[in-house]
Amino acid sequence: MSESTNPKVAVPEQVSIDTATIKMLRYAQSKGVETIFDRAVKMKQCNFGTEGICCRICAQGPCRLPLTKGIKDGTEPDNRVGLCGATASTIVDRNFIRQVAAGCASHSDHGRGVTETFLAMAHREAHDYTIKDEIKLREVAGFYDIPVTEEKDGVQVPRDKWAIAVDVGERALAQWGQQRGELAYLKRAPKATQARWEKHGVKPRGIDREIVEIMHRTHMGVDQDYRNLIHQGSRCSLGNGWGGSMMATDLQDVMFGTPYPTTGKINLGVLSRDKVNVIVHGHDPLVSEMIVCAVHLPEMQEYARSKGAAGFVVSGMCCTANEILVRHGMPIAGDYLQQELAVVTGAVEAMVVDVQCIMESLARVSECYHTKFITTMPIAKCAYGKNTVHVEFDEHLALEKAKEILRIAADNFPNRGEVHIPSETNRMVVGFSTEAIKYHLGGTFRGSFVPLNDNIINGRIRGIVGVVGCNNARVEHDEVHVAMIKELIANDCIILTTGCSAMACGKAGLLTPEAAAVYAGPGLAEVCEAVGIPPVLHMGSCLDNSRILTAATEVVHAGGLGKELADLPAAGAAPGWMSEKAIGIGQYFVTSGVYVMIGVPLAIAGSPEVKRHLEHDMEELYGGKWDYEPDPVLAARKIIQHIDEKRTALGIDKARERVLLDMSDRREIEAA
Ligand code: MSK
Repeated sequence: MSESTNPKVAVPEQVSIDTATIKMLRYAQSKGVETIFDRAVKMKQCNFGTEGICCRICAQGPCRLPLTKGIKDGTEPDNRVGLCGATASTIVDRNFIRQVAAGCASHSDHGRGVTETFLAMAHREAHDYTIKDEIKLREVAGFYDIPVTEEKDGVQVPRDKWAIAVDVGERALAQWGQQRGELAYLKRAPKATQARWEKHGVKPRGIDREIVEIMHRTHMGVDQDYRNLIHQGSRCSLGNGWGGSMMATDLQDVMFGTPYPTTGKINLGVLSRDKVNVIVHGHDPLVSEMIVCAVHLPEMQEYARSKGAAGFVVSGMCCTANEILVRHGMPIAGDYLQQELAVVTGAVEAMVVDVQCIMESLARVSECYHTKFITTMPIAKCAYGKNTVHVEFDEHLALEKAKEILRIAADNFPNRGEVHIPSETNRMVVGFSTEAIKYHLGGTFRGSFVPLNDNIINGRIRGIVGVVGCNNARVEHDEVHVAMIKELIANDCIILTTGCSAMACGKAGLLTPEAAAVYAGPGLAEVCEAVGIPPVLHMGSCLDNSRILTAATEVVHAGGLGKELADLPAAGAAPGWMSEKAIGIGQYFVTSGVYVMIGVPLAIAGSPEVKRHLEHDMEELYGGKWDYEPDPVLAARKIIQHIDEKRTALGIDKARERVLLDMSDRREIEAA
């Protein structure tokens, strides 16, 4: 039966294209277990909220300022004000940049935690962590002007890596509380992009400072100029994109290894019938890395066997999944919208969560089964449920804590009841960090983005699109990502992907080199075949969108495609975003000069002024802007149109088949 007769539950085939999700949703409904898909049918969205025109900033409200048709089409004046006189633009904008602040705080606070553990590791106080990528450590030191060599007996010799790590950790940690000047990593951006930031005064002084300033400016009766408010939203977002997030990605790479191409599997079928299933869920790899270490210890495997299981399967969910996938090839059980369904399989002994994107309903669903819902972070506990356990993470005892968690899971194995695991899994090639792309294209000893630029200039590759972000129960699960990406790659756009978007691609078979022959246009397919890469490159978690910034910067530096990020035939897209982090990310991409297409609207429609500023005026200021189109194929076409306009501006709109460019050719194009 494909149509539900119950108006209070979702019709599985209408809310997802993923067959494992459809099967499990139907199964959950048959067992009377409610999931987010059903709640999305039952609960309608609030119009005031979706338009951003509800002000709850003081106790005289909430003030709600409905947008009339006349105001919208300009035939009547916009006299809407709240009790204090706040205009719709002020209200909408305050709400918007508070979302930017929350998103930036989330990723950047994750970064702070990583930096604190990094520093403890550097001081040799967190013995279970180590320096896995010394080359990257030395590179990162350079961004902070920390010396990597020292003089001994009149000659320069490499400095001790632990001493460098202490300096890097101290300098990095200071970026959060810095009050003056500008963040150290801003100088990693192309010079022309930095010049724009300088001109408009949006260089962040310190990561925390910009977030706190948003909270101050949006308090009742402070900043009352929508342009000035958005300006601070931009400044704050850069502190995350080119600060907290980028630093977190770097230090995670130093501690856990920089990702290089590896294979992995995805979807609920990775869960095992005869092994203890442990799902690590959230975003922060500090805990999950240790669980991955612990599970390979013979003593832990033996412990599982002592409980009647054939061993352990550690799989991931949401971006913690991406973290352990791109570094260790560990399987992914599912994305954000599949978290409840994983528990409904009845096969999950422990759902181990860290921070972000953990639905509160997970503890409730766990209670319907034997699943232990294990929280690990002091900032992310759960008050609900008899199956909820808190095992607090301590970086000084990290491996011991991981073993404790695995033992809890194994002890729970004998409590399993009925198990219902769908068979779906997909194979994928993942782990395309900026370094990996560079080496893949140019070779280990002469890593370079020049071959990519050459193929963009000669037209085989039309442009680069970062398709990222969440899935959202208000749009069809996976479909919005997959439909957009198929349209883009069919038109020779190479895709960089992260987060739950990457998972949608994995499930749809787009993350294999063979996908190029099936889905890509002839130019892109030829390049993918020659280099041996998929048309869609999985770069990591949503935190790792910073990798897209560094990859795009490498493209600018490789030459021939302009001087700043805004010149590139490139775009960003988040067709199914839902979290405030996505707004923070979008804002840092726009402020960095990138055209950003979203498939779920920002809550700004209530103010035509704010909407115009974000969707038009931003382009004049920074070269990038927001755009919204709910139809993923139409959205892809708008992206392609934008890319073609950039190609025209660069003078590379005419295909230059088989032309190999030398440096002087490239300079000529730049000068054009
Ligand atoms: S997990 S923030 S739903 S990408 Fe990063 Fe997925 Fe979005 Fe969470």
